Amino acid sequence: QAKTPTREDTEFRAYSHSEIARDAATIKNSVVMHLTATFLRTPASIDSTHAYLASAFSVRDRLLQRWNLTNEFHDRIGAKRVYYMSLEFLVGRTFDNALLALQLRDEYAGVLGDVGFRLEDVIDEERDAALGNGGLGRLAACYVDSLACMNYPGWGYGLRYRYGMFQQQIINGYQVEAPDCWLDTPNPWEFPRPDVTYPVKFYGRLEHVPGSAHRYRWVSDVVYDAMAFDMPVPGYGTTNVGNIRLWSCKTNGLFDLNKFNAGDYAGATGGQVAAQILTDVLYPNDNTNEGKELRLRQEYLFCSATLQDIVARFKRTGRPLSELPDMAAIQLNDTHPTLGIPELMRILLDDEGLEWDEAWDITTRTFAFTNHTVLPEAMEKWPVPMMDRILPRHMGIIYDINLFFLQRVEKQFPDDRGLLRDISIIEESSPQQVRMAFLACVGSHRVNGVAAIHSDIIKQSIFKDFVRVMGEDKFVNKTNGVAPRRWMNECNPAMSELITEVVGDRSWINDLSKVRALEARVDDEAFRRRWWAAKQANKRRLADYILATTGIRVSPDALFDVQAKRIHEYKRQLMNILSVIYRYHRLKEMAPAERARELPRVVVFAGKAAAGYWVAKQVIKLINAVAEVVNADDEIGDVLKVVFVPDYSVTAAEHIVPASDISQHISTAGTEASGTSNMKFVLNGGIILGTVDGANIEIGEEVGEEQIFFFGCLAHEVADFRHYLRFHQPKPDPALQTAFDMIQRGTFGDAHIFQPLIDSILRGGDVYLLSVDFPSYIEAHKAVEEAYRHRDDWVTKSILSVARMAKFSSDRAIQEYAEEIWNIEPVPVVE
Ligand code: OX2
Repeated sequence: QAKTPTREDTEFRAYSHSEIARDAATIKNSVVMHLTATFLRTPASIDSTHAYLASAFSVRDRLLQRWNLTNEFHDRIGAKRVYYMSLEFLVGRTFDNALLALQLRDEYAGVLGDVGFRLEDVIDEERDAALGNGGLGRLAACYVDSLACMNYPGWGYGLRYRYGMFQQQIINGYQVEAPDCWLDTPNPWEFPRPDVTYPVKFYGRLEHVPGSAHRYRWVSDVVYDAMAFDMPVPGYGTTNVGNIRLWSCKTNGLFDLNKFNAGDYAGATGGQVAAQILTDVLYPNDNTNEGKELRLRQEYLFCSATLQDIVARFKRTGRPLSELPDMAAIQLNDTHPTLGIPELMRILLDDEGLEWDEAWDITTRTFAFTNHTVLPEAMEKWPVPMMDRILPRHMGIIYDINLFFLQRVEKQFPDDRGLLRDISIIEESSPQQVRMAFLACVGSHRVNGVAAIHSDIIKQSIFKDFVRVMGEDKFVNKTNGVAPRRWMNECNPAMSELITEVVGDRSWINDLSKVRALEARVDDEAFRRRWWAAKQANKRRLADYILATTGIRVSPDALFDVQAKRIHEYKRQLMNILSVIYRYHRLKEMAPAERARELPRVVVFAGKAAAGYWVAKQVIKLINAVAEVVNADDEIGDVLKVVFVPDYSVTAAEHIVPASDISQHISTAGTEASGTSNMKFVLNGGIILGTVDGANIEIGEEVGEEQIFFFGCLAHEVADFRHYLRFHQPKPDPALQTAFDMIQRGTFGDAHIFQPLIDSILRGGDVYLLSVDFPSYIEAHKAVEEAYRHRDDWVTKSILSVARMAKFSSDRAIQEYAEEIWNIEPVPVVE
């Protein structure tokens, strides 16, 4: 029930109100205040680092004011919240995003200009928050952005890694990893919460509570403290401010003074080191699972702290636990947070004393699960002995969940031993393994894939048996989306201005359906020229960025052909570079006059390989080796340039994405669950060269087949090709053979370095079907070139594409999740 306002409440509101001062004098005051009082500088000793820090802290004050207002409001009205649990949040920078959201960009530009700084330079002082690998982590960041912008009550939960995604250096053509010490400078975008700390247990033994059926006491003296840090998430054009709550393992209190006094200095800090390592590093694996013990402990620390926090906050409402699913929806971003399911069971059974059936009902009504991949190497499985040792209580709960589930299956399908074995959460291997995707599926009321084709595939493959047992309705599709705030308005001001002009105002930024209005201008000559000019300006900006990061000079008049994503065999960067080699060969064979008539092209690669992924790292080496030879070839000049942009990141993407003419999304059909950069490139007026895979398919449906270049075999054909290639060596077509020959002749240096890549196609079964798709890939490149030569048609394609892309806003995706899975409603903050 609502309490009567006290004097403190009134004073709180007087401070925490949605109005924020916009006048230059107040802004300047707040910046100078932070400069002097937070950073001990004077206006005379200001540098651009401190210009950034002081301005960022003053923006943060304004955000926190609204953060308080938002959360106090949601508590007061008793709003149901969604909790998006993700081991990854690839946020990138926040300063510019916050300025735009609060509509304070011009004001800060003015104030900074007065003291001699350009806003763009100050923005460049910020380091990315790179707490994620790739698409999965960036999706989580886009989703919390949409929650905030659309006034949905919801938080993200994650881990505050001390070292985020590694920095990629290219040395002698090879990727070299360096630690990402992003917290070395003060981070204005986090708010430490020492008062929000929970103990998390590991190892130990169990004591059954007498007289109970399922209640245990878990006794262990290995207990770590997880402490919260809150990252405010600015909502564009709304008072609402979202939150990402990140846990960090606390080391205070673990210092052993007795050991220190006895001269055992290493022993004295040993406990601190053991604790801290849990939240030290982000595992740099994308779409792979390494099964490391530290990773399991990291996942549990995350899940335990999060579930304890959610239950504690719920209990403060005074409602009975049976109402938890009415107040909280928890979304599992892939299987990484699946331990949240047995952890909620543990809390409800052991701490709260509920009976199994009630606890299970609450749990399954609270959780929902998103699957992001069908790649077998990404499937999380934990050895039963490891799980039993580290989390004895959870292993017991998982056994019981499995037992009750299998009993139900057996009743439904008597005498089907095969089915019981296939569907069991425990895989009968040696040692036995816990299949996390199955646990997530059994413990959730909804399971979704991330694009239409992918949601179909999971129903026919990994969850086939579950569809039989649990019914088809449990399995739904939620096609991914991306945030128009960052991926249009922030990264592409030139195009955004044009859209604003056509729409009449900036409302499209929070309602992307309005970009449809562009269609009406597609024949307007003056508008088309400005559209082209905006793309050219973005290409010049990227050319500068390429020069600054690689020293390579490229012409903005060339076709910009981009593939920027994690380096992975299934994404087939190898096929791309082989086609570049073939192109180089053709150019070399031409007479100069003929070559001069060729369409100049800049082929841009960017992306990181997991540190332990040898093949992917060899692909990076090959790309750089080819770049070195081609770029130095005077005969070739601007007709072909090859660039590997190092250290791909959210910020690098903000430079690269707006500048593509075509971008490549060329995974073997059926392997890329969705892809999200495909959406970003098209939302910025680029055209896709891609396979019939993931969200490419739906993008094609929306923009129309004239606006996309498809090639390659279809998902349903893949199994047969793979089967054939297991037993037959492929016969490369002449183009592919030419590329192999050039490599083997040593054109790009030591041929033997690259032989394993060739062998993966010729002798390794060509699992990703490069030999199958190569001819149609080369044809598709020709079609692209032909189309780009007709500039008029190309501009039409570009405008129509953007106009028809509204579906791929993360706002649409979040609305579908909210209505169909979470059952939550938007509640704009009212003071
Ligand atoms: C990625 C998928 O590979 C990608 O296709 C998808 O767009 C993205 O998640 C967001 O849904 N790790 N990364 C992914 O899946 C996993 C597992």
